[in-house]
Amino acid sequence: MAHKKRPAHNHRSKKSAKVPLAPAKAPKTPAPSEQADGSPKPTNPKTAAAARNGDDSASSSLRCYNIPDYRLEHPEFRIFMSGEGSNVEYRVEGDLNAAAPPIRESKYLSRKQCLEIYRWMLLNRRMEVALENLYKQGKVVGGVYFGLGQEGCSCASAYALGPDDWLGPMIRNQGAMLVRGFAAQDIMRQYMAKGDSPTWGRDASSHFGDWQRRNVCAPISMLGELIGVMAGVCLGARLQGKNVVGLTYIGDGGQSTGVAYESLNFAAVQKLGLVLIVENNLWGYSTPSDMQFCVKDLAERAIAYGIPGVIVDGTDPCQVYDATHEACERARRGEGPTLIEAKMMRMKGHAIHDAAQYVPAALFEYWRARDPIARFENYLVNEKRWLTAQENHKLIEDVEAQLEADRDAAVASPMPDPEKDKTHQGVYCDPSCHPIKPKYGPIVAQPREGATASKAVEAAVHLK
Ligand SMILES: Cc1ncc(C[n+]2csc(CCOP(=O)(O)OP(=O)(O)O)c2C)c(N)n1
Ligand SMILES: [Mg+2]
Repeated sequence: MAHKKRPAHNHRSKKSAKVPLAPAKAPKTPAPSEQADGSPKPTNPKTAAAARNGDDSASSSLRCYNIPDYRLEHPEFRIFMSGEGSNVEYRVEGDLNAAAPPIRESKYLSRKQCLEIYRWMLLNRRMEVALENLYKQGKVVGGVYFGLGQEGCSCASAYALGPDDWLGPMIRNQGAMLVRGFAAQDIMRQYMAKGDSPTWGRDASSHFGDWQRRNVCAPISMLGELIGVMAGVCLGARLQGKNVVGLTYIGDGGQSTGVAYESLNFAAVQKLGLVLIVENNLWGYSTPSDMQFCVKDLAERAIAYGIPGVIVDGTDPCQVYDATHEACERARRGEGPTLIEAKMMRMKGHAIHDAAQYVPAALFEYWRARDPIARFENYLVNEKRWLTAQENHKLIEDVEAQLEADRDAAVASPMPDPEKDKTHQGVYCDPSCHPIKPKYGPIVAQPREGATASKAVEAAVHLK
């Protein structure tokens, strides 16, 4: 397969780690590159240049758009397929020797908040190690999906949500589930299909949520579908007079689905508070990003929806938090969705059964040097000095002790008893199941001007 080499693009930043995120004070004064609603503002360089030269004949319709890119490095490599028949392999070409970038200073996070996010990231990683061990012991029923290398993105983004906001996690967002209030033991019980797991043993994977207390929609396996559900959550809240955030995620592979486009477009048109994080981890199962789409950055797709698009380093929790926080603020102001592309790397196979032998070893090495936890730890202990080595040691020990207790409790939980447990109940929802009532208040939406009440017979008439 022929691959076009992407244009050399040497943006490696020489700025210090303290560069603030732009736009600085967004709410009142839009940045020069934005329109009042935050969406990218088209500029016409030809017309502008012509105006400067006193030439008004230029009437080109060429437009340019800005996509803020908050990264402190711009990795330059491509993955391509080489060989033939049974000798096909992926190879990587580019600069893989660059030193890892520093963590970017957050505009919003305090010391306490940074330490909390760091703790969630540690818990996220250690819980997944525990799950891997439980799988190897034959205690996990089914597979396990890992977010190794993506903990900063998962935890820092969910950390930006407020109590009334909603989360729609996907398989690699177990860290977001922890931040949203699920205990590690609940997640472990779920994977072991225990009778007291969040789904009472009916599902042995990540398909669980909590719409009553934690405002979490369960992941949907059909990639892209959750975006529409989360847009619906935002619309439902709006009908009840409240603008909430619906934060959800999609992979570099899943974002290609038709429903992802339809859902985000709907949210854009309706100005719903959707915050979509495209987790570009370079792989969709065994297909590299370079063989999935032709745009340089997936954030560029925001232009086609007429919404703001932002690029962040997904291994930097401060960048992820700041971009998500700004997108959430915009959503709560009723200004519509934001697309955030978080660039990082899936550091394991698709799931536990996949050894990822198709991934070039050099790529793993490159991203291992960009490990989000090791870099954030260094930032907190050595750069900011917000944590002494001793305090850090104690924090890690606490997380391990908590996980051990959680794992023991989950292992000790009984398997479901079909006679006594709820395993077989509530599969189908009927009127006796649970009341469905508005969460935020009575419906306040008014019919649109000029709209007439629909007639019950109308559909039948159309079908004739
Ligand atoms: C519509 C649809 N197509 C295919 C699949 C099968 N499938 C599940 S995960 C996956 C890879 C997804 O890759 P990506 O979106 O990049 O997410 P990642 O696994 O890298 O987090 C595929 C192909 C699916 N679940 N839904
Ligand atoms: Mg992917």
